[in-house]
Amino acid sequence: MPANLTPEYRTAEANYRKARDPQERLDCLKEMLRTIPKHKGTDHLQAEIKTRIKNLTEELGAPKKGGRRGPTHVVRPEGAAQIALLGPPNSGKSALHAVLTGSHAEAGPYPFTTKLPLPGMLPFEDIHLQLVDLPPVSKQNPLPWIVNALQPTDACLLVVDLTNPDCVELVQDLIESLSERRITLSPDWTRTSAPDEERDEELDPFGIVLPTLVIATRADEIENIEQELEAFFDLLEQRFPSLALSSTTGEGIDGLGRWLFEALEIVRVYTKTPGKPPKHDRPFTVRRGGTVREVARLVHKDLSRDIRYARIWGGETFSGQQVGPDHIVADGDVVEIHT
Ligand SMILES: Nc1nc2c(ncn2[C@@H]2O[C@H](COP(=O)(O)OP(=O)(O)OP(=O)(O)O)[C@@H](O)[C@H]2O)c(=O)[nH]1
Ligand SMILES: [Mg+2]
Repeated sequence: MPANLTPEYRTAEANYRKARDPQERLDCLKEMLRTIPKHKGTDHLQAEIKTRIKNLTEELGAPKKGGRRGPTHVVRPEGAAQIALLGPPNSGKSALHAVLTGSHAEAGPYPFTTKLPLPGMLPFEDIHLQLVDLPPVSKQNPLPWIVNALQPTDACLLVVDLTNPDCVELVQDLIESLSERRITLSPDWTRTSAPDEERDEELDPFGIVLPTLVIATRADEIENIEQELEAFFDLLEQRFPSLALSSTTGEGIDGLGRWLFEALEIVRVYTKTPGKPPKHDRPFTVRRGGTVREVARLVHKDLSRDIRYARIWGGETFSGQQVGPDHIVADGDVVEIHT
């Protein structure tokens, strides 16, 4: 990380890292380029920002000549979190996507069936998690757009087929080809609570770290799948949390929604208007540590600025008390926002 980066630049960079919407990210990149101190020590970073601006601009697709848009690879995040399905060819990503989301993801008995990202929604209780089916990534199939596609993603399911004798090599190849593009699959799902400012300096602004759950498919065909998983991790010399399931029989499928909900530490908040009952049908969601102000922003952009206080109901502690915008919400809270 070059020295002498100004606070103004650091703010732009922090905003870029937080931005999930591709257009917003592009605006942040332009702000980074505008504010970066222009000297020899930042040449490399300047060049990198320019390349990212160029790629993302293309990705967001000003219509190409002849009015046709190229395929878009960036899936706008929806629902409580976006989770990418990664894995070697033919490991069962699309079959899993189809059974979890009811999508019509094409699954085939041959590799490279999937060519483009396909979003779908996995329902869990009263929320949805967005799952994005992806083509297989490998050194042979490097997918230049994968960096942009994974930028808004919160986590990944690494789908493996343990019946494939090349399984370990294929996963190693996948992990390496992602890491060449500074995408790291991490076994760690706990999010550090250190404030952004403290971490900024060490963080690669363009690095992506994805908490990863290994999914072993074909539990219908594999006896002792837990043992097979252990052997797999031994050979891989790296461990991840894991779940075994079958997309064909459905065994093990039910646990996945809760696993993700808990690991992602999703917090559901229900809003109400004064004098009316809470809207219990559709919660807003933040991650653990999220505040009343963040909920307000989800309700309406301006509301996060205009909010003065909220009344809150939840658990045994709150029954309509007044709290400030920085109050941290808990799963199941009801809030009434006042401006
Ligand atoms: N028996 C069994 N077969 C499965 C399971 N999951 C996937 N399959 C089969 O495995 C083959 C590959 O599945 P896909 O879902 O197309 O695999 P993919 O990872 O999306 O493949 P690519 O898109 O080519 O990377 C298909 O024939 C599926 O029917 C499972 O849990 N059990
Ligand atoms: Mg597929």
